[in-house]
Amino acid sequence: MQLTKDQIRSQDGNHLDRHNKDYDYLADRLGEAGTDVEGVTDALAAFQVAVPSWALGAGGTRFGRFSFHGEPGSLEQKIDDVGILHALTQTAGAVSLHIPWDTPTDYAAVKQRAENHGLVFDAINSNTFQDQPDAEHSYKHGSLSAGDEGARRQAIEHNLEVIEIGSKLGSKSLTVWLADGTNFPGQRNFQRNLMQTEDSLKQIYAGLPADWKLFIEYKPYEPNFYSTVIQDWGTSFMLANACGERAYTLVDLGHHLPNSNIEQIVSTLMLKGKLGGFHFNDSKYGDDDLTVGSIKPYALFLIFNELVYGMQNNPQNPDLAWMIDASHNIKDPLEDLIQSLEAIQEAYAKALLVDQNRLAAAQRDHDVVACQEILQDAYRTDVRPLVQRARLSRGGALDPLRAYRGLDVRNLLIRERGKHTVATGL
Ligand SMILES: [Mn+2]
Repeated sequence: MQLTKDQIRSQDGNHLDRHNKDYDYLADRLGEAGTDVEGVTDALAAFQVAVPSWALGAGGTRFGRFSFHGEPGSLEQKIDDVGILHALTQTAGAVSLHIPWDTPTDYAAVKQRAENHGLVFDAINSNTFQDQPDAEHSYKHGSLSAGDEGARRQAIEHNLEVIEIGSKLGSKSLTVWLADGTNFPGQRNFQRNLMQTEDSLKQIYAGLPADWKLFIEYKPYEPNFYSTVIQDWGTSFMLANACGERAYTLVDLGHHLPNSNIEQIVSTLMLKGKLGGFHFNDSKYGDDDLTVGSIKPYALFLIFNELVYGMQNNPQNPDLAWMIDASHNIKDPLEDLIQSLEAIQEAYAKALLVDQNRLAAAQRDHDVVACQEILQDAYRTDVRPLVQRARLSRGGALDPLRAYRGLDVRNLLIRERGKHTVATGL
């Protein structure tokens, strides 16, 4: 299924008048204050976030999963879903695949399908956190850190195979997230675990094509609850340095202990040129994988402020691979993703409004009150007309959620796919 530009335009209706008035008012106000409004909307229009294949079905918890009707049952349908999101929002121009679930059978057809939707394949994800039915070795006691050589070799080879699959699709990076760790003190040796992991990552890194990057994700706990081998950004950073210059740390918002200063982590990594990827979600307690911006929008803004600063001041850091890494337990996954994409664009827009020169001057003068005012002035600005203008400039919907509902997309998908399809790779 593919939405046409005419279908999308038909949903703007008479709301365009209101938008034009709102935009003119805001652009006038920001322009007077010295903001390059066109520069901001251009940056917003250019900003693209990858949607992972596992975000398109209903997620779940260890207690259960409530399936959502019309879920994509194949890789082709997952690509169609991201295509729908991109057509509406114009900011979801990439897909992030998860192997083994998304291994294509016909590469040319899959590439063509993505191209028809205007999508590219971003970072590809390996999976060693569960056993596959035909696997020779089990990951029960670890994968890249495993003491069992067979399991470790199998995990390394899986990652090398994922690189090969990604290469055929045009991906340029591999994301490794390890579930490896322990549930009880004394269960395994910390140093041995870490050394084996470093050795495994180096072997994977050696298999990267010259124009590829390796992203090393970290997470403090879960599924293991006593220790995780790559539990924090410092460990990831150390491993990335050990691998080489094309290995980077990946920050996932939900992968921190409560109240961690994520904006400072981002800032440090960009200064060192080692932030490669970034996963969006939101959380109240842990790795909750909630809709971006639904719980702590101000924290998201502060993080974006550092990301923008880094993008503008740290040429040593590469362009980031952005991805939404959320789970949708009770919402229509596509509606949830539209909400997340909107929240990302809003936080980015607000961060772009921060007057960095004034902030630097206030910092020099130790004017703490002014520093806070400058940040909060940007945060309190209703930037939605800017986000809308950027989206409209690329042919997206004025209001993607309204268009999604107005076009009755979910029911069209159910009619096409049936009610009881189940998305894989969650
Ligand atoms: Mn993640």
